[in-house]
Amino acid sequence: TTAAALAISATAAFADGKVIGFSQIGSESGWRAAETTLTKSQAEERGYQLQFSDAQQKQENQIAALRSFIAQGVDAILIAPVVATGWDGVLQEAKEAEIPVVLLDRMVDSDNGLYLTAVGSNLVHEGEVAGKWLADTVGDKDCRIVELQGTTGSSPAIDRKKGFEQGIAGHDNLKIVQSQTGDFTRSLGKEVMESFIQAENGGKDICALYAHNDDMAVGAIQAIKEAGLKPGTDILVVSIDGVPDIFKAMADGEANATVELTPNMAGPAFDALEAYWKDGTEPAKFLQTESKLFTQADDPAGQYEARKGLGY
Ligand code: GZL
Ligand code: ZN
Repeated sequence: TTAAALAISATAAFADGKVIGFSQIGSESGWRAAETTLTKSQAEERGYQLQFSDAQQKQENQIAALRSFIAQGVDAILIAPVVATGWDGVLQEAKEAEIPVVLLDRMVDSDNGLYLTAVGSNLVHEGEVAGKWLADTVGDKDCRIVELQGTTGSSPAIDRKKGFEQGIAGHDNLKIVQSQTGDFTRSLGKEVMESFIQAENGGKDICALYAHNDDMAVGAIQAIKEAGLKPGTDILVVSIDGVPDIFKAMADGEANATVELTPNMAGPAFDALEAYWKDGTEPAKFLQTESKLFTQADDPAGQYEARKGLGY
């Protein structure tokens, strides 16, 4: 009894019982699921108590979650903000409550004094890498491109579009002829690709698909096959995230390139919080994670094996 009580209090003492609120967008993609898995396992390892909230893609649910974390007096808040605008009020409330906020994988338009730091990739650069890969791959051939955008108003959708256009700039033979949101999901990615195929002569006029994430690309690959076309050859497929299933598609010759986004955003976030709690160290406002291009030449089958089971 006493020993057990001592053990429990020792554990609590070790983690000094930090409570962290995590407002997650939802589970719209395999990547998002992996981020959630990794955040929970790292919180466990570091002895935090994680209050997890799934917003089902709704900003109002995230704002409500943050207000409840503030009322609980948590020691820190993690949030992956579904869209870039509308956060000033609730971030101001967290600041007044002296609760540090860390952004994960998406950015906000608010003044960066309203959060401790933001952990994420260079979203513009990812789009640029995808565009440059396509430009290099098609050479001087005319190439009509269709684009599946991420969630409307989210920083990845805005920045990945901008970056891709920078990547193909100066190559007038490459043209984006259709562009619409697939909301980062497989199902909507498939549905919107079906409409692109219809609008583009049964898909025969489409040279390439650029999808802002792999999940929409995987859905679109299904639509391309159902239209009797070969994804990866009739229609080139380039996307972003590096989830296992895009490597599986690549190994089957049905996808061509992906720009990897690490799902481990929590590691740098927790490190920054620990330094801040220890002695008030203020981190840089943006902690950038690495983006790496993978193509069919990069052992996709091996990449698939290495990633499956990591919570995607
Ligand atoms: C990008 C992240 C995006 C992923 C998608 O940093 O916010 O959200 O690329 C996810 O898979 O839906
Ligand atoms: Zn760049």
